[in-house]
Amino acid sequence: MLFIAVDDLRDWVGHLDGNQQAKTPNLDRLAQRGVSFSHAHCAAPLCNPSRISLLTGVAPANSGVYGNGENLRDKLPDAITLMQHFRNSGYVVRGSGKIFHGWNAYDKESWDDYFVPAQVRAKSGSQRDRILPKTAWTPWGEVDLSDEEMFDGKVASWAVSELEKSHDKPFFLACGFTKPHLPWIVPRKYFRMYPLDGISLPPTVDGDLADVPAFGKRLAREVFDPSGEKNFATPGGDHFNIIANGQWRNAVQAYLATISFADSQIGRVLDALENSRHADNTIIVLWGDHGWHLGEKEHWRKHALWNVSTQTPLIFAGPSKSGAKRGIAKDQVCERPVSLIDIYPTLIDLCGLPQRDGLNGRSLQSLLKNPEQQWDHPVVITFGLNNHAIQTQRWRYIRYADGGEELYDHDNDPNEWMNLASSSNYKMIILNLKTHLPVRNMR
Ligand SMILES: [Ca+2]
Repeated sequence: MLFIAVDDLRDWVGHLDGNQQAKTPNLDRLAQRGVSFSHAHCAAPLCNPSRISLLTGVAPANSGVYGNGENLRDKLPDAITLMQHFRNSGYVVRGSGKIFHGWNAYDKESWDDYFVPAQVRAKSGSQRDRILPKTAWTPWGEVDLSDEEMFDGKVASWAVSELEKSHDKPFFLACGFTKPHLPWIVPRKYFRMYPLDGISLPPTVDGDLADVPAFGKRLAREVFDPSGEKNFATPGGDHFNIIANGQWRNAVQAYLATISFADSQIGRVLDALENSRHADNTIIVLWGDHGWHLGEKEHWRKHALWNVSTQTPLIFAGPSKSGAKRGIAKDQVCERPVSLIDIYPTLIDLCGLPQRDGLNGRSLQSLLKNPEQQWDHPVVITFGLNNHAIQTQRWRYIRYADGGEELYDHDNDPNEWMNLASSSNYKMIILNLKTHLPVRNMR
C-alpha cells in the first residue's frame, strides 16, 4: 500500500480541470492508472481536523476535533488509526513527511517507523517587488536548490529508497508532501513553467459576499481556527492586501509553481514503484487534505465551507498490471460526491483487512469498480462546532451554528455566486438537505 498525502492541494490538477494552466503530468498519469474523484471533499477544511477524521474514520462532529489546536489522543484516546489497523493486520507501517498535523504526527501507536527530514531554511530569491511595502503579504519566491534538497524532495527520496528494498511483510508506506502549502517557495524552474504575463485569475464576481450571512462573511475575512489557535493575520485581510499590492497574478503563479513542484516529487515516487519488484502488488491512494481559495468569495486559504475550500483530489490506483483484478477501474473520473473519510473503509475492502465498527465513512469499493453507478450519499463537511455543509451531486447547503444559511445549485452555478437559501422556491430542497445534518455535535 502506497499512501500519498498532499497538503493544501485544490483541484488545480490537469485532468480535474480546476485551472487549465496547471501542469501536473504525474498526478494525471496516476489518474490514468485508476479512478480519480472529481467531487471529493474533506470532512473539515483545515489540516488537523481533516487529517484526524480521515485517519481515524471519525467525523469532526463525533470527535470534537475542529481546529489545528486539538490533540488526537486527548479527543479520541481509544481511536484505532488507519495505520494502526494495518499494523494490527500484519503490515509494516512506515511514514514520512506530513501525514498527521503538528504534534499528532508522532502518534506512536500508528507507526513502526517515521521519518521527518530537517526543514530547509534556504533564503528565497524572492520575486518581491522592491517597491512593495513591508506589510505586503507575499509568502512565495524562487530558490536555487535542487528538488532533492527540499523537504518534500527528501520525503520522496526516502520513499524511493523504501520502494527499492525488498520487504518480507506487506507494507503500508505513507508519504506526506507539505507543498503546495504556504510558503510557496520552490526551485526556480517551477516558476519558469508559468510566465507571469500568461497567468489568468480564477473566476470571481463583484459583490460575491453580499448574499452571504454574517458568519460566512467572517470566515471570508478572518483566518479563523475553531480551536482558537493563533494564526497569521495579514494586514488588512488577505484579499485586500493582495489587491492593494497588485499581487493576485503573482500569487496564482506561485501556487501553480508549487503544485508542479509537488507533482514532480510524486512522480519520483511513482517511478520508483513502477521500477520496483512491488509494482504488481501495491495499491496507491493519493489525497489532498482540503481545497484553497485564491480570491474566490474575496477569500484566501481554506477554513470556509464553500466548494473551493472543501474540494480536493482523491485518486485510487490498482497495481500496474493487475489493477482491474483488484477491483479498481482504469482511467476513469468519478463525479459522485465522496468524502476523504471514506478512504479508511475503502482501504479495508481493497486490502481485505478485518472490518471495523465505528467508522463514519462509507467504502467506495463499488464506485471504484463502476464509477458511474448511482450514489445517493451526501457528503457532510464541518468547520467548527455545528457549522456544516451538505454536498449532493447537485446542491450545496451550508448551515452555520447561528442559523445563517446558504444554498447553491452546482448544476447552474458551479462557482457558488448565487445564494438561493432565502428564496421560498427552495424550501423543500433545504428541508430535505437538512435531514443530513449531524444530530450530535461534540464539544
Ligand atoms: Ca492542509
